[in-house]
Amino acid sequence: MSSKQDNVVWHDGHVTLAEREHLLGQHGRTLWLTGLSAAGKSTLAFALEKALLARGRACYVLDGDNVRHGLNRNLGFSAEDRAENIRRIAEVARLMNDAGLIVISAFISPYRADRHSARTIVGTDAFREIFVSTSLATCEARDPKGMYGKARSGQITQFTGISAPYEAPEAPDLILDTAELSIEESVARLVDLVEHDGLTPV
Ligand code: ADX
Repeated sequence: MSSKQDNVVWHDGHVTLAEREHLLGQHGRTLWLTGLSAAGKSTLAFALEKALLARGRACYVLDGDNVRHGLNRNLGFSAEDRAENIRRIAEVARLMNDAGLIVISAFISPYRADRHSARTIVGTDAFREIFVSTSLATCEARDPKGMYGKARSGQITQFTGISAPYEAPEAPDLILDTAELSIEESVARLVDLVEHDGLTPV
């Protein structure tokens, strides 16, 4: 059977990943934040980006709501669409890592199988899973976009935590509960992970 890739040939460039990483003084890595809507993923991702930039790290945030305005605007919230959402994000993260950047991704990514695929696409060595473990009760009480209210009344369907599942990570590299930790404390732990976990050369 022929596939869509049959007549497509890979081209190697003249610059290696090692040369790109040497230029930037860091390894390209992906910090994958997962957790419920309103858990604090985007807040932490953007705060971490700022903190890392101040330390001279080249990084970029891939954020669920933002990416769904562009690259993934044709996707909804069925299990199939979420899988495709995560697949595309992981491929983008892989490319950015190959460019030498530290990627901070902030997606609910509720299915273990999808996060496992993301790890495989990005590569185990480059991938760190961070569980933003803030409870459903706290997220629902925050409800910054009024979505939990709409989900409870049935105006929004397939809403994670209410009418669609969230499968918590079994062995995350880091767990952050934003009801217990300040943003500064969480960011400090994330910076520590980046600087002392072999993510970047010391
Ligand atoms: S994921 O499940 O596919 O990883 P993603 O992180 O991209 O989700 O998008 C989540 C954002 O979409 C939420 O922050 C929320 O603002 C919005 N959203 C709209 N409908 C839903 C829904 N049914 N379930 C979860 N989030 C939704």
